[in-house]
Amino acid sequence: MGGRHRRGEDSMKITDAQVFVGGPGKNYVTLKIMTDQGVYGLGDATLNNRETLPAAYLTDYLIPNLIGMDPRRSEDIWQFFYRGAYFRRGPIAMAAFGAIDMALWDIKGKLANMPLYDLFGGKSRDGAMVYAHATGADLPDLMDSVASYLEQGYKAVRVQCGIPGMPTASYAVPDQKGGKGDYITDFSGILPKTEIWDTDRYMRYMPSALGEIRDRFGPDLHLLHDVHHRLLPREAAAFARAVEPVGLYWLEDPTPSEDQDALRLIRQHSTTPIAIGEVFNSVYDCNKLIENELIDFIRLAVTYGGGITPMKRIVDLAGLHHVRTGFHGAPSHSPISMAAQYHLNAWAPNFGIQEYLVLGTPECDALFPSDHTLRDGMIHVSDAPGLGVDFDEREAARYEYKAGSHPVVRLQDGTLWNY
Ligand code: KDG
Ligand code: MG
Repeated sequence: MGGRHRRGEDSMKITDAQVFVGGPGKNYVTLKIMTDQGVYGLGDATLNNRETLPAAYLTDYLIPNLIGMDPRRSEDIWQFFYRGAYFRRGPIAMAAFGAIDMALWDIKGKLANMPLYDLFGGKSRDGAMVYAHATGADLPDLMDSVASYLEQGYKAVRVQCGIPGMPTASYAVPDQKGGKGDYITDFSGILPKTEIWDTDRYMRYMPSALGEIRDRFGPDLHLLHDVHHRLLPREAAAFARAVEPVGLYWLEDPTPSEDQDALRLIRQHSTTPIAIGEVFNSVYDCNKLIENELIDFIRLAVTYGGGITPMKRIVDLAGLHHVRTGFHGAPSHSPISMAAQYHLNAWAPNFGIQEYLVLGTPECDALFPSDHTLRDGMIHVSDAPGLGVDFDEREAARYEYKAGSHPVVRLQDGTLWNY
């Protein structure tokens, strides 16, 4: 090395790490890693409605191992935890590894005085298109919701509405017209409510409802729809073919996600673009889908996907096969993992779209200050060093964990179905 000083040979150590659970109307799981050089990094381990588990994994097993490690060695640290656990994969472990990995990349960016997108290879675009969630108890209610997002400048919306005759509200729709609020988590406790599902009614109604939305809003609006794993492969193939005239931007999670082969039948019968992966947590959940070009968008989140390190590999694999990104951004991810995704979106040559729920309440902005901005339906990533988001611990002290649950879904005869 010709006697030149190499920064990589300096010593640097992780001195402490803490986990906070809570937030305004959510149980965000926030990790803060401190170093002996005063630089700290932030990570998000939020796993919707199971938040205390990644928090315990971090506190009981991972943090004691982290102390004394060199935070710059994010690759080795990821491998240490992933291989060292012996029992691989799974959303709880991957969310905990993901939070550490994000925090280490945050530190890396701060040390380099560079925003993460520059460390990845620089910006490939000025802004990244997002999609909002439009929802309605019935179709007119949904149309109002779509119209309000268009007025705000969104270019893409996911549309979900109540199905006539369905005994209860279906996925992600309010019970009553104009209903708002958190339609995913019920904060009355950990015992779930039950929703009743009727595939035949859905299959008969939804394609024509999507057609009416297209007719009303015209060809330019990007329309997305989430089946939320509820169809069998043959039904999903028929549905994807039936909605072809609508020209969806994507049809999401048409079948239960663990069956990679199910997607083949859909592909054989339709050209509707398919997005899947929000419940995946490893490249091994989607490598067949990507390599066989059975999907168009990959939806892992940087949290349950195990962090930036493995996600960059998945994005690159996807890029080889014309699969674009559409990272999960449900109302569960904190602004920290969303920031990690904004940086990946800014860089990824095969970026598609980003799911986005308005996090920007005054309470959320106070807890996680940042200058990532949404303008005209596009996210403009912050150019602050690292992730470009901070965490106010005094604000965090205002919140505590609140138990919540997802509904469970049954058919009318009582058979348990897929939420
Ligand atoms: O916790 C469950 C949510 O993450 C999920 O229902 C959200 O399907 C979802 C989406 O597309 O955002
Ligand atoms: Mg979804």
